[in-house]
Amino acid sequence: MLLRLLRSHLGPYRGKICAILLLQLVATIASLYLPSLNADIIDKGVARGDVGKIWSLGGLMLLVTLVQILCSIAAVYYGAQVAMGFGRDVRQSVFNKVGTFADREVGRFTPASLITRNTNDVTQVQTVVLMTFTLLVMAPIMCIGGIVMALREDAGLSWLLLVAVPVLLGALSLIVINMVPSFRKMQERLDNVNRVLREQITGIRVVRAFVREPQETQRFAVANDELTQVSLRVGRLMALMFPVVMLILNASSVAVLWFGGHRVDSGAIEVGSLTAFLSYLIQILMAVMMATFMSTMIPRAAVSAERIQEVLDTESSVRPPANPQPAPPARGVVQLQDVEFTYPGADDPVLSDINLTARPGGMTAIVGSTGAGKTTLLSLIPRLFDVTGGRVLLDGLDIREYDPAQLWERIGLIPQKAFLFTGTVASNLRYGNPDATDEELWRALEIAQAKDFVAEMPEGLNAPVAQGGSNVSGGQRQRLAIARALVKQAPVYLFDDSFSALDVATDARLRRALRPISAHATVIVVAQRVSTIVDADQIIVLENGRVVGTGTHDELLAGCATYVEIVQSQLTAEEAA
Ligand code: M5T
Ligand code: MG
Repeated sequence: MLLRLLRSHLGPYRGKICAILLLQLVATIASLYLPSLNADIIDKGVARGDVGKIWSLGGLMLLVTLVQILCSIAAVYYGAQVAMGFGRDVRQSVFNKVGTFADREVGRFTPASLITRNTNDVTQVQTVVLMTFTLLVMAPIMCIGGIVMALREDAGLSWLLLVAVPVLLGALSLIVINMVPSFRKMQERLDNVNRVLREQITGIRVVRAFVREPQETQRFAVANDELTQVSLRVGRLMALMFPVVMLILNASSVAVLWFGGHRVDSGAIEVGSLTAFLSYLIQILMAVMMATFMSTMIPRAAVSAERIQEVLDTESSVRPPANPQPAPPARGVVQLQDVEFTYPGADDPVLSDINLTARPGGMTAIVGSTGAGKTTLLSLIPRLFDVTGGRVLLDGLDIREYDPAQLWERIGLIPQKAFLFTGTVASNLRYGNPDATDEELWRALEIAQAKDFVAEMPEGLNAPVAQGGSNVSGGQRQRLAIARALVKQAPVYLFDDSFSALDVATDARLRRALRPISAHATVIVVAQRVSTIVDADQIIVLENGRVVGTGTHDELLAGCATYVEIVQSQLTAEEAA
């Protein structure tokens, strides 16, 4: 998975990666050359009192060091560029992918997990890419080069390498193997903390209103503790790592000095060679340590890469057609034929045998008790979900054959739960039609009965709107959402219970203002209040996901028991009041 993600997203950086490898190679060779130069200074310069030699070799060492430094700097510079660019590209891919998801896929991953995947998980992989190009690529060169150079200095001490390297490798592997299972848990628990936090922040008012703060604090504490525990476990193992490395490193140094000292005594090697051998041993062990340390990050990144790839591999359940049909001329005729719909994971259909036609020039109303399937029915028209049976036609063409952009252009949806974006009133209204003039915005606000309160705000159209529209009242938010859809000037408008937060008088004024619009557009209105829909041209009564009556108010009063029941329940309530 990690490899797949890397392969698919590192392609554009091929040139830079080659440059990094070359630079790291030069830098590593330079740093491998230094101890042997140092040995020469000691053996040929210091030991024989040759100051000229010391100067010339010292100068060469300086030069080699300079080359090493410059190459390292350049390698790290390009490494950082590649890693950060890679991170940006992956985040963009994930974002674009999530943008194509239907409700079904977002629900499957949950928003909290999608956020973690696109932030923390990407960072994990990005860090590994960075470490690979700045540290890891030089480890094998350093290790092999170090062994070769050490053997050149003194083959007699080589058995020390045979002991030290496997001991270090074994000790570190033991620690790493213990660490890996904790990493997956860590990402999952991070998801969990995000989920709890998100839910609580979004629902903070409900939490306060129901005095659930202690319980919610407790819930967060549990999630937080779980994350802490697994992080602590990883942290403890990490903390163990450096002392172990230092122990082995220093013990090997002592061994080199001890056994090497005897060899110097017996004249088998010179002092300079011994110091060089020691330096090489330390370089080799450092390389081994780096490689092992990186191998702790790779499993974690692999877990993250898998989580990212899972998002990238998910195809939206509402797939745009491979060959979209040319859209027929826009009129706004909506037809549902034998429509059946089942929510993912549910056994029974929420809607079945739905047949209806809504034409421009009239208002179609949908009534039914709560949970009857009204919102579900409306969300099938803009393809928020695909039908599981039958078909939905817009202007005679199955909506699954439309280019999605063309389909959505023809539909103005006012969702049951109005949602506004951070910005201003104007930026929200222009959401579906960026070129709308101020006059058009005011006209839409006037129809939506929102002109008065927007005009009263000191900044007017430029009044700020907070995230989700939380700084306006529920009814105001609903009316702004209506105005936003009207600015779009679509041939089909879907109002999902958009009048419920309005008082009866405003409701009536709004419906009157909508009449000129419904004269040339198709308007489908879901409503709870019978008074909202009495004068609709066609009323569809839904009960348990089935159409139990179609007709005008008077026709239904005469022939539909469910409708009569709804009307009576509301009349008595209103009369009583
Ligand atoms: C109709 C079920 C829900 C209800 C039925 C959104 C949603 C709904 N349902 C699911 O199983 N999963 C879901 O994600 O579908 O729901 P609706 O269409 O939202 O009903 P409504 O709009 O008529 O109700 P209301 O309250 O808005 O008037 O049984 O369990
Ligand atoms: Mg609803």
